[in-house]
Amino acid sequence: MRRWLLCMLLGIAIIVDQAAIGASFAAQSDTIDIRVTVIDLPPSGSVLINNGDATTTSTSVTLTLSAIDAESTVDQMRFSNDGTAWSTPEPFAIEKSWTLSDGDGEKTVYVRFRDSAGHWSAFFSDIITLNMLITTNITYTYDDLNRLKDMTHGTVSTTYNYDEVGNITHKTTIGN
Ligand SMILES: [Ca+2]
Repeated sequence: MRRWLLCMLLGIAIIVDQAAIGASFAAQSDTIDIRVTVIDLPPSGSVLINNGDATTTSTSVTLTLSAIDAESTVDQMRFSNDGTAWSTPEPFAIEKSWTLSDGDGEKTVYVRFRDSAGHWSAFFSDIITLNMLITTNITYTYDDLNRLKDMTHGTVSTTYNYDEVGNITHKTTIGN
C-alpha cells in the first residue's frame, strides 16, 4: 500500500508519495488543486483592571490586555463600560488607560478584539469595585476644650463655633 502525505505550505497543497521522500522528492511528487475551507475565528483574549485588583478608589484605571488570533494577528480593540456603547476602535496594545463610569459600586469593563481579517470577538471583561468614599480620610481638629472645631472630609471642610455654654452657634461648610 502506498502512503500519501498531504503537505500544506503557504496555501499550496501538495500530496506526496511517502516512498518518494528521501529518494527523488521532486520527480515523484505532484500537485493538485484542493479546496480547503479555513475556519477563521475571531481572536480570544482577556482584560485585567489594575492588574486584577478587587477594589479601586479612582475611576482612572489601567487595563492590561492579552489577545491571540489563530489565523492572523490581533490588530484592533475597543472598550465599553456597559457592554453596549463601545469606544472607537484603536490599534491593539497590551495596556490602556481607561475611565470607569461614575458612582461607587461594582464596575465591569468590556473589551473586544479584532483580527486582521476583520472578525470582532465577543467581549471579554473584568470586574472591579469602585469605592471612592471610605478611603477619603476624615480629619478632625479640636479646640482647647476638646470640642470638635473642624472636620475635613476630602474637599469638604466644616468649621464649628460654640457659645459660652458649649452649644454650637455656627457651622460653616466649605467645598463640595
Ligand atoms: Ca482569526
